[in-house]
Amino acid sequence: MKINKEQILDSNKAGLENHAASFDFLANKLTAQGKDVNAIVSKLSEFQVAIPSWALGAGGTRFGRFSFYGEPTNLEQKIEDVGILHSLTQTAGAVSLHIPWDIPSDYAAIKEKADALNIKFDAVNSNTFQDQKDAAETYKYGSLSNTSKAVREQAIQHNLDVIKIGDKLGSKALTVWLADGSSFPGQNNFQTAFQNTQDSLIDIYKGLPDDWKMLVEYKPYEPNFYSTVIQDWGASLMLANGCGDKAYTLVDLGHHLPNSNIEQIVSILQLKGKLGGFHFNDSKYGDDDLTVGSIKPYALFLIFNELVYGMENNPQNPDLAWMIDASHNIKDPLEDLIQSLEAIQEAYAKAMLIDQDVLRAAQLDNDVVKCQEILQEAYRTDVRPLLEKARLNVGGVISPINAYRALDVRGQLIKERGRNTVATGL
Ligand SMILES: [Mn+2]
Repeated sequence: MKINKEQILDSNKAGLENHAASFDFLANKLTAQGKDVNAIVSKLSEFQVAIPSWALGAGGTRFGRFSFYGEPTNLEQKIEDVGILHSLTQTAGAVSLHIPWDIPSDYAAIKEKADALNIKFDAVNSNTFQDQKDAAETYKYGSLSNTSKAVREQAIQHNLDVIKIGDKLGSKALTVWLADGSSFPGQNNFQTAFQNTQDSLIDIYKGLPDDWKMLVEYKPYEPNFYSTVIQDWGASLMLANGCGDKAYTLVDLGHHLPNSNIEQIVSILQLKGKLGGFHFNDSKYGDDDLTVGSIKPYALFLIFNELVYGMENNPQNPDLAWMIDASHNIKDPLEDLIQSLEAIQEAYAKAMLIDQDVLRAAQLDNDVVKCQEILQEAYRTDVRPLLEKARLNVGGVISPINAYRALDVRGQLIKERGRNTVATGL
């Protein structure tokens, strides 16, 4: 299924008048406060977030998986789904593939399909947390950290193969997330596991093309419950530094222990020029992978405040690879992604409302109350008319979720693909 321009124009008709009224009201107010509304709107239009291929089907838990109807069953259909998201929101212009779940059979055809939908290939993700069919070695006791050289070599080779696949599609980054760790005290020697991981990453790094980045993701626990080899940003940063200039830390919102100050982590990593990528999701207890902004929207806003500051003040930090890393059991996956994209744009827009000079002056005055007022004034502003304008300006819809339902996208997908389809790779 492909959404055409006529459908977009049609779905916008009814809401245009309301949109214009609410946009004008907000734009006048913000302009009177000295804000450059057009600049904010065009930054919102430019902001693109990658959709991971695994978020297009309903996720599962360790207790089971309830698939959603009309799920994409192959890579072509996954790219079609991202195309649907992008044509409605105009903010999902990239896809992030997971290898071996998404190995193209025909590279030229896949590239052509993505080009036609204006979709780029973002970071490719390797997988050494599952055994693959007919693999010689098992990752049951770890991959890049394993005490067995043969296992480490197999995992290194897999990552090198993933780089080759990504290179053919135009990707420019490899994301490494390891499930490596231990579930019981004494099971692993921490130092051996860390050193093996560093050495393995250096071998992968040597195979990285000059214009590529390596993104090292961390996570405190799960699937291992006693220790994880790359458990926090400090471990990730040490490993990235041990590899070289093209290696960076990747922050996933859900990969922190409760109440971690994630905004401070992203801020300091940007100062050091070492924040390479960011995975959005939300959580209540652990790595819950819930819809972005559904639980802690204020925390997301505070993180964006630091990201915006970094993007403006830290030229030493490269452009970030943005991706949604959410996946769960009960929503229509495309509706979930639309909600996530909206929450990301909302937090970004609110963060851009903060006058950094005024905040800086209040900080220098130690006017703690004013500092809080500045942040919360921005947070309390309903910025949704700015998001609507940003979408309209580049051919998207006023309300992606309403348009998605009015066009009965899921119904069409079920008609095309059948009811009981199951997304590959989950
Ligand atoms: Mn992630």
